[in-house]
Amino acid sequence: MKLNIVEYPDKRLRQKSKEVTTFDENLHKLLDAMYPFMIETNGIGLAAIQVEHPIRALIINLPDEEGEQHPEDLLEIINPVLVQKGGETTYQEGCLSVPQFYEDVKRYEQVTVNYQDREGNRKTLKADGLLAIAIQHEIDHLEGILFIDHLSYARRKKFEKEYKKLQKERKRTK
Ligand code: Y12
Ligand code: CO
Repeated sequence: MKLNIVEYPDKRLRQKSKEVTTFDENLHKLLDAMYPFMIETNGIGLAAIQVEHPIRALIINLPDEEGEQHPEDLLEIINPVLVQKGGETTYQEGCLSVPQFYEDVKRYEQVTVNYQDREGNRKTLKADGLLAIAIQHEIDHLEGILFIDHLSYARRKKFEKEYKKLQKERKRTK
């Protein structure tokens, strides 16, 4: 399955993703294609809406201490619901749909998420650190929210200016 990244300011990123109700081969094929796509593009998290499939599915594969990503650590999270959240942390986030831009975002430090796996089995995951941040970033995508939406008014203005410039430059060098 060929996947294409949807990049800001594409309005498709603003759709609310639909609940997954059928845990069939189509879902498995999409998840199977998302993993190599994310690894090849140096990602650690990817929501289906970012690759033109607005369904409530996301994957996360955090690197180990050596910076290596292992397929056995892959998390496939379908229909997630945050059921507990607490604390506060700030991390410099990036997103495959907002290339070449990183900015500090404030998030909950610990979260508990209920979700389903690719077979539809119900699971609960308690997370903190980078995993908690990644879960919140990816769940935001399912609601049509991007990390840049969390910036202050002034920082967002600066981003829009810088991003337009970068886009022009990318078009010119393509
Ligand atoms: C902490 C913060 C954010 C997340 C969400 C997942 N974010 C990513 O996976 C970001 C990936 C990313 C990869 C890039 O590299 C390439 O595109 C080759 C990148 O670089 C450029 O755009 C040039 C930017 C972001 C989880 C946890
Ligand atoms: Co993202």
